[in-house]
Amino acid sequence: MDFTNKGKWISAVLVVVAGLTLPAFTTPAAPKPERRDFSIVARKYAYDPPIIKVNQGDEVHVKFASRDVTHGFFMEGYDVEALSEAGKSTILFRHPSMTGNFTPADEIIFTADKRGKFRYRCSMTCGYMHPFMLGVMIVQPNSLFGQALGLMTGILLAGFILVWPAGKITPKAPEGARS
Ligand SMILES: [Cu+2]
Repeated sequence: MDFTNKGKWISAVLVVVAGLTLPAFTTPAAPKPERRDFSIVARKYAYDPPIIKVNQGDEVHVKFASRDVTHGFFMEGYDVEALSEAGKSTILFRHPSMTGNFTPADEIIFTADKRGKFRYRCSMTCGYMHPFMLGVMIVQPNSLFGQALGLMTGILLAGFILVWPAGKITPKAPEGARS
């Protein structure tokens, strides 16, 4: 009937809208930065962990330490470089394009404002496998994923509501017709 169809459409639209707006309450809004702490240990010829994941806009803090010889940490695309001498808790840090001078620091700090995959690699020749000393930072879009997920759930639920055979749930026959 016309009325039930209208009701179905309204509830379908409401479900889609709910799906779209729900992530706004469950996940942080895109511009809201979050502090992310990592501890990366360097050794011949690898980083532990080899992969770090952050959201776009996050403020990334990396405690960087070497386990054997002096290793470097250069983050592609972020103008960030650090050196760590084994056994030392402080690192040497610089923005290669800006000053060129290393200054002592406790940790590597930068804002992950660019989306994508960025390699971090050793910038201090540390042995024959040095060119292969690599890690990857993945910067994910902040809120788009949550919104896409919400939209998908909303559309799926709306589809169920629309397809659901309402006529079979509410008996159309008059009361007396049932025996
Ligand atoms: Cu190296």
